[in-house]
Amino acid sequence: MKDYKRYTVTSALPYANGPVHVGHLAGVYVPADIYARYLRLKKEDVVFIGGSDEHGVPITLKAKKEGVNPQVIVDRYHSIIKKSFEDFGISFYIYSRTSNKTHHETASEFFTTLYDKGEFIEKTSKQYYDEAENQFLADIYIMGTCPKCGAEDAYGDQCEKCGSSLSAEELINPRSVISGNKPILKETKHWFLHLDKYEDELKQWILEEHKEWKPNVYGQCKSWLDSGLFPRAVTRDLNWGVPVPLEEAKDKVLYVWFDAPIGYISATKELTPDWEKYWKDKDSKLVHFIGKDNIVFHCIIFTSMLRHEGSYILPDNVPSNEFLNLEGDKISTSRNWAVWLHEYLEDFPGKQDVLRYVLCANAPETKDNDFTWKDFQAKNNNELVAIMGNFVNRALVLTHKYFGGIVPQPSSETDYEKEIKAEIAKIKENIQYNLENYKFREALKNAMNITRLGNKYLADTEPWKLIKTDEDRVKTILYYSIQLCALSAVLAEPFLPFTTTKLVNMLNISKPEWEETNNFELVKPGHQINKTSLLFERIEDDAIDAQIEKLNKTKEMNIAQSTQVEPQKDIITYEDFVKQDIRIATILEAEKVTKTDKLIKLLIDTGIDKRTIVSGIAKYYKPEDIIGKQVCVLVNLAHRKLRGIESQGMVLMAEDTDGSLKFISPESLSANGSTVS
Ligand code: B3M
Ligand code: ZN
Repeated sequence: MKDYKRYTVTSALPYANGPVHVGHLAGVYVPADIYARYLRLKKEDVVFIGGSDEHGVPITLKAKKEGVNPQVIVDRYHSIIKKSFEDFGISFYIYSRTSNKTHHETASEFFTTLYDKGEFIEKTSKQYYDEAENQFLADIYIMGTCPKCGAEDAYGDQCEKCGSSLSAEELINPRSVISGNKPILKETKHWFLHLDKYEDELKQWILEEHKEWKPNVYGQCKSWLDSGLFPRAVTRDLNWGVPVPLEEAKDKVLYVWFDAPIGYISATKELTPDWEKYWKDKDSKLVHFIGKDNIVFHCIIFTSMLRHEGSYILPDNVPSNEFLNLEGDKISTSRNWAVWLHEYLEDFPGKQDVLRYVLCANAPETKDNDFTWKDFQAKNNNELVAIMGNFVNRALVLTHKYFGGIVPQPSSETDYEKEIKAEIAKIKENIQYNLENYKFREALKNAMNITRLGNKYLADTEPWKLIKTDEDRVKTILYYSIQLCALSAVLAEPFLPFTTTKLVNMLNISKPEWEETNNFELVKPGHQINKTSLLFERIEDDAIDAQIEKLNKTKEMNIAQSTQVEPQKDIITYEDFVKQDIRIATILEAEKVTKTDKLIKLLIDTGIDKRTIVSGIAKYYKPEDIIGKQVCVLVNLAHRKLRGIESQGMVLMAEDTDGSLKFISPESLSANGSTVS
């Protein structure tokens, strides 16, 4: 394994359009922080870089919805996110933001360097344009039917249902998310990164030289590379983002996924004048912590940008996690189906480490995993309280009780103590190996084995009985137990920073360094320990039930919102009703009305005549699927022109609570013209 002089650790820049939730923490920030703390504890030269990703269409969408400037949105969420990370102990050296000047300059220069090197293809293409809004539509502004799985609400860049990466032109029935209209295709020039040109070098670098990458990362890169790379647009017709530094690119900005990873570099520039050491020196190890939906952007696109800019190092590893679900359901910001970090910190003050512990123990390191409140409670009560808390408390309380809080002088070491020392050396080696190989769940288990070992030691030797007959033996047992507490305070620090600080204070020592744990003795005999208190407290059912109740309320709210039943209209008389002439009719022909994505032109046999009716059902039915269908038609409705077509009646539809439209058909084949009353 190459020896590095320094480490550059980055973690995905969360979009500043919402708070951080447990999925972000488990996927990215807890593992990144554990790794950075471990390196710092080993006195390595490390920088840990974070920040808010403040560009991108979701932010402009939210700003549009609120009728404010995007800066208002990012200012709000940047501070919420930054504070919640600080309160949770995510120990960034800097937490910056991509709307600031340094980043705009850095990203702009980066683009210019690649541009001057001819790394872009300039292409004029037809992009979707919303005439009502007078703006080009970025992918996420376009929704339509996924060509791969038929999902109705696929976005222009990705289908959330089947995960396919899409281009807006592939969408069936595309519609503008802003105006709801069908967008037109309009010419515009963009600059494309020559990804196709980099395919072979990426295959060599990732598939041959980085077989050690996690299987979920390696696999996703392999499938992208096997399916072939294509030039990818790195500019957008948007007015929020880093302006494209070209005269001819007025009103265009850098694609958010082009500028965001450069945010790691800009933040390092802000952190230290020596920033180039961390980004351009071959003796620096660059590690990106990200979630699985960021793998391609980091491993394929950003690494190509770094390589072809020419002066940067490439990442040594990109240990991406998979997704964390919540109570068996996908975490969703839009459905508020999440445990928000800032809310957790309010509901469980002082329990940062409980959540850190649970999210690390359950981390979706190789496959999606699930967070449940019951498991959260169980891990706290049966592991943190019962193992680490229990051992530390007994070791310190007994030292106070029998020796006035003075660490005793050992004198009767047996094979048991020798085994403990050997076991600790193995545990430390395992922690080191697993942390350096991004196996944080395993490393945490190793760290908990220290106090697991301690509990067994006390249970086997029973000093509370021995004290009557063999004080010397008790002195040895408690001396060893205090050492185990101190070792735990160091080796568990990356995982449980708040707890280990508390433990170090109770031991009345300054936090030992990682290397010092090569010696077993960290607390000398004769040392006075401080007053002791519980490291962890049990979490009772009522606290958990309250959280589960909160989620159930969210679920009920989501259902309620999607099942808003229309209130009853005003009372009408029978005479009013009989004025309507409703008949059973059959659809003979159906075709989409051009330039709209809602309307279908129908030729209908009403039993009275054959007539044209225009119906707004295109979102729910394909013309070819409804030929021959019997429906209810209001035949004596005054004719009206829709998109230039005279519509001679109305097909009655049931609008479901989720807004979808459904035909009302007779339960069996009926004669056209049958009256409905
Ligand atoms: N904000 C996407 C995400 O949060 C993006 C990460 C950027 S890291 C440079 O999933
Ligand atoms: Zn799909």
